[in-house]
Amino acid sequence: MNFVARARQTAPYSRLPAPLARLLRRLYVEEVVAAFAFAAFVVTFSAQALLAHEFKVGPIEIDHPWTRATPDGANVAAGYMTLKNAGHSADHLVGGTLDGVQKVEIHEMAMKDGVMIMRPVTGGVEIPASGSVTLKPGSYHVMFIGLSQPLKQGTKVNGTLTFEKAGTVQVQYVVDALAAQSSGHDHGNMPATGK
Ligand SMILES: [Cu+2]
Repeated sequence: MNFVARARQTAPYSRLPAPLARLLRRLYVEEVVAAFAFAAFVVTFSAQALLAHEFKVGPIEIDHPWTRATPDGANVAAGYMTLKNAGHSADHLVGGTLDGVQKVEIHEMAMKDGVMIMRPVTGGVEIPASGSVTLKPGSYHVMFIGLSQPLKQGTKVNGTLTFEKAGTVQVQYVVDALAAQSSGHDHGNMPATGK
């Protein structure tokens, strides 16, 4: 008997009918894939749970306000978050502040003559009654204009948000990584290593 034949004979599923053996092998592969997927999910979920933070004012909940690290010399940045409204009437995000920033505006992205532009939202961003709205890249955002210093990854920046009905609330933005396409600027934030 040659080596291959012997190996076949001693393989785990070799005594089973061929189709059943094939099925068992496939199930085993799928189980391993599922286990890896589950592990990845657990890691991702825990990371998100650690990062999650929220603020409340009246019926409005502000979930995970975040912004991006800025390269040295940048004058503007944008803030993002999810706004939930547990109330029975709509409210509007109309303004805010951020430490070290001259001016905060509420912006939206829109197509104009085939070009994506951003502009202030007239009347603010609506948070529908018993609904939610997400400020995210390419959509609604809080615009920080006139940065006195760069926003550094891993830090938190204090500010406020003002709603038409619910009023003003203190929030804290988490500073996430700089966008990948401009990560070359990030080295400016490395601590100096002198003697
Ligand atoms: Cu903007």
